[in-house]
Amino acid sequence: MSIKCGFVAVIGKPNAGKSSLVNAIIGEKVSIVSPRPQTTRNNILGIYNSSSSQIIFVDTPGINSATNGLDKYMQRSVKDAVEDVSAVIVVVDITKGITRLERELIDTYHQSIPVIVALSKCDLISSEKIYATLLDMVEISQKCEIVPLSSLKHKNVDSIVTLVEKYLPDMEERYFDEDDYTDKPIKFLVAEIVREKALFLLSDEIPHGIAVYVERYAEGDKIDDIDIVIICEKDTHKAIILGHNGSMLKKIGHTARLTIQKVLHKKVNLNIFVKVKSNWKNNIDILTSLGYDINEI
Ligand SMILES: Nc1nc2c(ncn2[C@@H]2O[C@H](COP(=O)(O)OP(=O)(O)OP(=O)(O)O)[C@@H](O)[C@H]2O)c(=O)[nH]1
Ligand SMILES: [Mg+2]
Repeated sequence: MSIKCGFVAVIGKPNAGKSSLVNAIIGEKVSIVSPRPQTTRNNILGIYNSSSSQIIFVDTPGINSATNGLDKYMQRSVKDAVEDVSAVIVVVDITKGITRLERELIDTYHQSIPVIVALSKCDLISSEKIYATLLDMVEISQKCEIVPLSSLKHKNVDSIVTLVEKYLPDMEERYFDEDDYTDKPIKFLVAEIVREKALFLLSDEIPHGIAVYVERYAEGDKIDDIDIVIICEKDTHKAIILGHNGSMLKKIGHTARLTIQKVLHKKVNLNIFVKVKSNWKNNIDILTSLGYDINEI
């Protein structure tokens, strides 16, 4: 029996709600989410499985101008994501209205691939405003489907699956195991969850200057013991991440542990270390060791 199977890229401006949408569709925490732009740094697959289909959603970093090595890597990731996909979902934050950049994106991709426009965060505005935005998009509605939705309230999220399925080719078998919901290893998810908590708890420019990786992961019968490193750019940043008597780091560790335990369905012990590596965003060795695989930036 053949099965509908294929890749779909989820693209859009930073903070548009791309990762939230992928998580809502998959029903698992595939990708971290935060109120800060540029939360997602690399392409992350969210794998949707049903008896008749497998849709591989590629969550991508927000589209932005690149200023350093990491930014360039992020923008390359978006370009890679839209190659060889069956459809593209452009996520537009309805509270911001549709911008020129988003209209251009839709126009560009529509020439070669089916485009679905997901209007995110509809729970935050009135139905009159949603209607006004739709009126403003009449021209777009003639070339692609538009889905107003809320990932937070899980409204209309399943329509995306139904729409996407019709663009997928028939395949003999699935690309991934039926039980898989992401391509990323546990170590990546664990490090990302620590970064998510840091994004929430730290203010100003610090969150964008940090990277997180797992240095040691010891699996136990009842509890996993994990060493995690947070890299930051300056000594002053390290002091803020540690907080008074280590209070901030404790808070990051505590909230991260609770989420990680929920995701893994297992107890974990986190040991978090903070290291300063100035200019790491332009250091190819560090970027590569962090998993931001870069051949040329
Ligand atoms: N109220 C509401 N908030 C949402 C919804 N979807 C996303 N958000 C919020 O919008 C913010 C950004 O969401 P993300 O999913 O991280 O956005 P993103 O497009 O992946 O952002 P980047 O990875 O930075 O490009 C977070 O604070 C989310 O909680 C929604 O449907 N309703
Ligand atoms: Mg994201």
